[in-house]
Amino acid sequence: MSETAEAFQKQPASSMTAEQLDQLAINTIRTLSIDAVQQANSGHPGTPMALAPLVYTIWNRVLRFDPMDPIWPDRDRFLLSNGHASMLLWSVLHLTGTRAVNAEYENLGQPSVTLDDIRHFRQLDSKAPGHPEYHWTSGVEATTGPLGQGVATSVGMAIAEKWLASRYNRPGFDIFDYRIYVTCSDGDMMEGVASEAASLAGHLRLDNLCWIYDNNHITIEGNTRITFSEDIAARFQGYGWNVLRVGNANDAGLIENALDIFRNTKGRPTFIILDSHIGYGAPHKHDTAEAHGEPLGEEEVRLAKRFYGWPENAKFLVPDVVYQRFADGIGARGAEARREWTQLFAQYESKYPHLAAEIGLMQRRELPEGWDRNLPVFPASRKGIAGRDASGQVLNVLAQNIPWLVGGSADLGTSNKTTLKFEGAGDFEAETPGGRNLHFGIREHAMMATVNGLSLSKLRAFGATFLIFSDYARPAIRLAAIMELPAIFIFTHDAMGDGEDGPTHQPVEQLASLRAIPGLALIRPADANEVVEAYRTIMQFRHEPAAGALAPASADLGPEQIRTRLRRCAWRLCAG
Ligand SMILES: Cc1ncc(C[n+]2csc(CCOP(=O)(O)OP(=O)(O)O)c2C)c(N)n1
Ligand SMILES: [Mg+2]
Repeated sequence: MSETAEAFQKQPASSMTAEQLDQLAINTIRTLSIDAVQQANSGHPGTPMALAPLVYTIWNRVLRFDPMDPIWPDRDRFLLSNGHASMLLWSVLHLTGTRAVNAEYENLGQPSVTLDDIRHFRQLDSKAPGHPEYHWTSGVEATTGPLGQGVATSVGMAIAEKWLASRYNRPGFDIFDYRIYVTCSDGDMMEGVASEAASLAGHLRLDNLCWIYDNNHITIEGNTRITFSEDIAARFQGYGWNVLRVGNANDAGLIENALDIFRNTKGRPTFIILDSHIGYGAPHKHDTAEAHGEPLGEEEVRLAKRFYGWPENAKFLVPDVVYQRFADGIGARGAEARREWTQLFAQYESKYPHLAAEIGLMQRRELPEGWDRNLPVFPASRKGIAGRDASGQVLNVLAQNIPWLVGGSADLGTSNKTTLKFEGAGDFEAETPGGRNLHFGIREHAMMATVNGLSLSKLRAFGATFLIFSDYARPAIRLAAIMELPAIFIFTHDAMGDGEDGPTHQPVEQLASLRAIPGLALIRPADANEVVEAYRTIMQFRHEPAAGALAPASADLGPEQIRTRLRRCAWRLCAG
């Protein structure tokens, strides 16, 4: 290391103001991101350069998160829906010293992301992959990268927090009281799933949810004037969100004010429009599409570092005072918050042992004692009963045995037979956040992403629709498989003979396409008792999603109806 770099690394905090220390930390995130992308010779430098002040402010000033225990149940969640900017996350996970946890939820006592991982950004086995991957790197709350998925998943997380607070909090015991912060980009805002999810979040008045939109006017093909000209503030106001604007992404004070307003806003989610400059600091690349997904190039890297007042030739340099700044900020605040919570939970445990035990089981993805008692046994019958009828009966039993089993349908509850009807089941609405029936509306894609968000929050969650409409939800199902979440996807009307509705409603290729998703257990029970056993099996999954394809009873239709429907379907298949 050169003398300047070494002196820079060892500069004492005593010579600097608080603002200078903040700026140094922000520039550390920027330069780590730039160096990692340059070394990998691929990746996305521009957005981390622009959003470093935002991510620094959220993490070091606001987030209730203890790096020493990244799975503490009452932590705030941070999601990077613009997952291509993953270097933002790897930087803060490294700088905060966030610990690694294994699949059994044991703290391994070692760092989640090392500087060496960052040096091997985007390489096989590095804990700093191209996009954030839940289950691969501790501290990642959800896998993101397919634009729109992160924001949609966050709605499930916000619903989960409301539900958990409603079921478990008691006077003087706010056991669940956390917020969900999500960064997102133009691409997120253009994807349809974001609109479905935002509409649902506004309807449910999820005031624990904050999306921060990186309004940089740049996507891969250039300036968004060629693709995206809607009034996004009006759009989110229309959804019922609280819309704020921060006109300068470099002004950490303004960002902090906006986040304060979010935390004090009741009855609606918050959308912060943050005006930023992609590639900020790179003289030839800032505000250009090239800054999005290409390394800056050695010369531009040097110029950017000069602009930040950074040693031009130093690589992967972290000043000691920056680690200290994070330790004094999120480190101290997070440790204190978790310590208080742990004390509170100990008192809660002695006062409400049953509820505390439930929380413990849920956190480890275990099931309560007697979870499969009273499951129905169906008598042998030639006629049989429809898979969805059996499924409805089973779900209603399971949900009474497992208090944290929740779910619903995309407006087809009565057809999917997924409605929970037992006494006290109730509907999840803004005024009744303890309800077990979720009404997703006709939003299949956001529904399954929401189910993922609920599963990430340790609830057992299901979503349901017709098998034919699994196509509308497939990207979220695929992500559940990648994340290894025990989400449950219920698809009824698995019948070629469903010809009455015409070819648009006949599930011809959907089964094959779901079977092709690696890691998704697809079960197609042949009769009612197989439905029971299917549920008995999948409920025990801890790290694997399941989809059920449920057929009508064979005798639902007369032979004449079956003949005409199948003929029509066969014609469709042959004619392509
Ligand atoms: C569903 C989906 N489609 C396409 C892509 C490929 N992709 C990655 S980033 C991006 C757009 C980049 O623009 P923006 O979202 O505004 O991000 P920024 O460059 O401003 O950070 C695209 C099309 C993707 N990741 N996900
Ligand atoms: Mg953009």
